[in-house]
Amino acid sequence: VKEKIDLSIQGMTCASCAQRIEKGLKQLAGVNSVHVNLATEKAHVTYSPGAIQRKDLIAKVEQLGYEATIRS
Ligand code: 9UX
Repeated sequence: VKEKIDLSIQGMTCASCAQRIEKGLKQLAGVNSVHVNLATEKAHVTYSPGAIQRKDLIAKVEQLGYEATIRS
């Protein structure tokens, strides 16, 4: 089973920020794909809810030094 989530990300100020978040999220077990858009300040993630929860995605973004909130 795969779920999709859109996050609003605050705190990205350069393209490397977006790459850091993509790489960080992709490292998590249960994350299938990640696309971070610097211009729109959004991240789209597909994940397996049996393996990882939404709060874990947010915690990872915050651990990297950014703020994340769920859009949908
Ligand atoms: Mo760019 Mo972002 O120098 O954490 S990587 S500001």
